[in-house]
Amino acid sequence: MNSAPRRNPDRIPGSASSSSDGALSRPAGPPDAEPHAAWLPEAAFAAIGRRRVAIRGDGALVGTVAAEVAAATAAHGGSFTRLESGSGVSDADLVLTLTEDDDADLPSPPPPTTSRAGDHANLPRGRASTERNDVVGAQRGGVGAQDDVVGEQDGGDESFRVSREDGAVVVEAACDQGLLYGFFHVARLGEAAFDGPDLVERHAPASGLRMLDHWDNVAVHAVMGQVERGYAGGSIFFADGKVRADLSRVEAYARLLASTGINRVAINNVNVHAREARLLTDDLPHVARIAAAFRPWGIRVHLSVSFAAPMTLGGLGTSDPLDPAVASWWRDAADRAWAEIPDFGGFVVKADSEGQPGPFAYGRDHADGANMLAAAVAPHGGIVHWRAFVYDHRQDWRDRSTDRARAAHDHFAPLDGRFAENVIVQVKYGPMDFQVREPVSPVIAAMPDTRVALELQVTQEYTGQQKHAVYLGRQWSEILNFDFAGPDRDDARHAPDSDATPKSDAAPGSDAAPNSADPSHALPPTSVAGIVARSGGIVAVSNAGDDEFWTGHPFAQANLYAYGRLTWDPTADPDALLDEWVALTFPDAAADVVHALHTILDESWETYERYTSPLGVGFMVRPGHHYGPDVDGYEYTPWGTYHFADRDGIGVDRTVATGTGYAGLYPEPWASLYESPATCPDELLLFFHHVPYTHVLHSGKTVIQHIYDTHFDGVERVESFVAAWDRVRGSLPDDGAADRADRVGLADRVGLADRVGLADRVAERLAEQLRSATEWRDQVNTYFYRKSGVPDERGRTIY
Ligand code: GCV
Repeated sequence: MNSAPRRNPDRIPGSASSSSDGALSRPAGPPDAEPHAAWLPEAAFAAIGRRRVAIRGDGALVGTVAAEVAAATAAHGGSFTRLESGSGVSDADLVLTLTEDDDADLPSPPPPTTSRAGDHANLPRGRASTERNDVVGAQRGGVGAQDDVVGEQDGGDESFRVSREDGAVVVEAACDQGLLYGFFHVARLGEAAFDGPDLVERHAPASGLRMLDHWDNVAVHAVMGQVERGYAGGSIFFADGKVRADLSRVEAYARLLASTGINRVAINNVNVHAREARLLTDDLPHVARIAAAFRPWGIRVHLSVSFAAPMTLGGLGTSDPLDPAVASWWRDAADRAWAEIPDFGGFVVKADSEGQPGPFAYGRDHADGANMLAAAVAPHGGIVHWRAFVYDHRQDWRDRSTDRARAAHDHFAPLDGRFAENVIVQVKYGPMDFQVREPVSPVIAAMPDTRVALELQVTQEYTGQQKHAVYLGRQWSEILNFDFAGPDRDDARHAPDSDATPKSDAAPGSDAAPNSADPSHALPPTSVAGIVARSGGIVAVSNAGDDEFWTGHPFAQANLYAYGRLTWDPTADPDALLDEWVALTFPDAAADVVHALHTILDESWETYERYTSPLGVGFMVRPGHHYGPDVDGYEYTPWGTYHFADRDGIGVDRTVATGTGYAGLYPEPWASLYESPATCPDELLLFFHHVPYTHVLHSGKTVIQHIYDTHFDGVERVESFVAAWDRVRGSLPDDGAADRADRVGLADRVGLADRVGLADRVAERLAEQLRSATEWRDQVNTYFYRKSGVPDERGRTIY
């Protein structure tokens, strides 16, 4: 069904690297085998490929678009013309053009307005995004800072405009990066791009910073493996203790990411071990090769660095951020990085967190540390992503006064206004650690004078480790659209005349007005997306590896896809994004297959929550690897992740009145809503309150009955997933596994039996999901039955 990506024709088979995912059949296959096409099979380009396409303009990324169009038209029978600058464009079904001064034959571009994210009305026309003109630090973001433009760091306008007249489509962009995004926009729409009434739309990303962080190690770590919290085989960047010689897999990855809108990637783990620290020094020429693989796709590379590098790499006696020799070492390091990689992005730093070195050792704070690095990268237009994931991981579990949920706020909120302009404080979405359900971190709203990025986790550390089918688009959409101004503000978001809705860019009477589609217009400045889009952008931990299907579970591709699309437009409907992914990835699928995909994925996040940890309780997982149930696994540990269940009740009292005071860190009305069990949303009740098992929820059920019901129901839902897949798996068209092995001459070497097709891979994972969900159900129900002594009112089996 999926043909292979056309950019990797002749690759050299290499040796297998180790995998951190041991339980199921090795996900990766031979690492250099041609991977699954994911959401960009050749068929996804059929609508473009069978038409007459013209491209006009110069710039590296126009070359990328031209290569895509050439391949599509060659495969599907259309024609492709590369036009000289200034030439007419009338005879094509699809014109992809950089804006030129004499474009009389094209609809005029949108009028200049106040700048917004991704909007660069004053840029010269027809500009290539390779002409970097960084203005990092020119503006500061924050709540309500609507004129701030993170995207200006790229020096390029990423927006594009689509017009359709009598079925002929023109995509026009001021910069080549915008043209690339416009091309993928048309590919995504397929025939629909050419059908329907005439229109003019303008598209721009909500944020200029749309990033993925990899937690890849160069050397295989004794405990964490090649990819920390990676469930998709080895690293696509590193193997055998060095940067891979063959980076064609990185090119294919870059293409996938660019098609969703991602524009930055950090390539190594934020836990920077000794070998990985040297990426910043000895390995720079190889990092430059990785950057070169990403560059044609408009993606800039960043490195995670160790705060102790001046000592470990530089031989200094200190890493004190206020020591001039330390600052000088970092300046030199930055100079070398940018000399090697002119469009290098900057540093990602995990400092004073889970054992990583940081400024605390010298009595300095996070602003001291971050600002020193910021000064080193500023001359190059670089950014420092400084993570706010800071807490005491050596807590005494007997100490009820310390609350890990407070930690990031306690450390960072007092520093608001002290960070340099090119520091982005990167905040995990919740106050704990990527649980299936947490409240949104109050830190995001607490630093109006700091650039703040949201950090999500695409890799499924706590959400089934890519053995469980869990589509996270709905979770991320909920987080992004959480409004610190209160729950009622959500409805106001789309009201045309609401205060929360910035005015349209399109001037009255302009041709852009009727169909304008610029997502930055719809973001209330008090929503998570509104804050970070205008400030520090959106970052997530990637779920991709050298697995044949990229993501271990083939359906986890949907998460990578939806994440990218949501960074571009946080208001996008996550269910519609799932539809997009299904349509692109399974273009020939029969209706019953599509139905099965939706049966499994539509409410898979909620299903996972049901059979694992309802009502906001987290961390009932096996310590260390975090897979499978262990209700008390973290209860008596130093990690600060407790549920405090006893014979009478469960939950953490985080109220101001009687608890840790965490609820009071939110602006009103949330502080009051969370403070009282009467108004706290059911799904977060046990995060904020310790209540008796007999406490009655808004749903009318007691807490204990809710625990029983959700766990039984969760497993039944997984049973229905298995049944749905069993019904259709035989009718799935060939997914090309055998072909892919054949094409690279691997069929004989590895044996086709090692190449599991997509239908089988999914079936295998669903079987494990059912086994695991059953274990969750029985352990959690039994634990709470034994603690509480309250029987299930429906008399089902509990042990
Ligand atoms: C990279 C959690 C994970 C760690 C991860 C850490 C972080 O604690 O379990 O593996 O370390 O988050 O985000 O830094």
